[in-house]
Amino acid sequence: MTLDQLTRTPQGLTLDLTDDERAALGELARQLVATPPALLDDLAWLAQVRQASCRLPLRLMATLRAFRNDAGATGALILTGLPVDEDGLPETPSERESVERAATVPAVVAMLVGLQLGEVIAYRNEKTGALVQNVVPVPGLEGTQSNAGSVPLEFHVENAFHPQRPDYVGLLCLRNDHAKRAGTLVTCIRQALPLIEETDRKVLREPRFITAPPPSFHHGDRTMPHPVLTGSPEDPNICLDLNATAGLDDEAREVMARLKQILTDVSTSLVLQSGSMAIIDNRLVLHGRTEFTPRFDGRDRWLHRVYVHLDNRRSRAHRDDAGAVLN
Ligand SMILES: O=C(O)CCC(=O)C(=O)O
Ligand SMILES: [Fe+2]
Repeated sequence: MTLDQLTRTPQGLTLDLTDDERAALGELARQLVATPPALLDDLAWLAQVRQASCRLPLRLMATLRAFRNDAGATGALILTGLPVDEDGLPETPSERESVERAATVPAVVAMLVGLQLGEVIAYRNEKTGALVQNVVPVPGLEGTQSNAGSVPLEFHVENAFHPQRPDYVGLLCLRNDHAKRAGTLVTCIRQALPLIEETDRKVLREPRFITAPPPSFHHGDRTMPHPVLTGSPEDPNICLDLNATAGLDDEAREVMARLKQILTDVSTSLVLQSGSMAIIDNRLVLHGRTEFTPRFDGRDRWLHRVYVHLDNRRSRAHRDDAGAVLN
């Protein structure tokens, strides 16, 4: 199976699991849920999940492999038909800093996918370092620029301020909002680049921007001055958080405003429903979220989030005891 044989939609590469594939993946996840200690952050248990990820349905493994090789024009992969039993789910959590600790089928599915793509990691100063985090609306935080809010969330690269930001962000939908309309917004530098003037590209390649940690981080230093675009001039990486990055001079701020408009113009909304997972290349794509109306009735929107790194050695200095949690 080559990348060309994968299904491309305007939202990105997609793979819709067949009933047989869903059943096989569900069985694999249930076996791990039944394997003690069945704790998502236990490194010995995680090693078994990593091994089991080599038994994912073949088409899924081939899709992840192809996506890792090249994330395509939109930098996003959407998996649908994953084994999530929406009716059997508990109530959507509504507390701050909500995370998953005990293995459940959806949490294990997110882990299996992440561990086949690369290494699943987390950050000590964010959501208590849990490897599987809940993205849920929280009462009192509706208006915040965080994933606990429900107002439009500005485009950002995940943890843009961190020297070892994730290479990929995985978002598995357990439940969408009541109206089934809330969407993860994505915008890819590969689509924006042709619309950026050469003079603006030059400014974006210069260290004329600084980025602060997002509100989800309890500690963290803002960056040294950094460029927004790095790497290949014709296919660069992007590092930008529209809520946390500031231009250091008037020209840099003007260029950023023009870039924001272009990124908005080429953005698309991924409306994830239960059993769908978006995998976003965090080097190429900024993501955000549309607004929605939470009801706090136990049936609100609920995603599991996992972060993936490609190179464990690269982050070793940030990981105490060679664990999965970065400082
Ligand atoms: O709610 C979403 O769809 C995305 C929120 C977000 O930016 C995140 O969880 O990193
Ligand atoms: Fe995010």
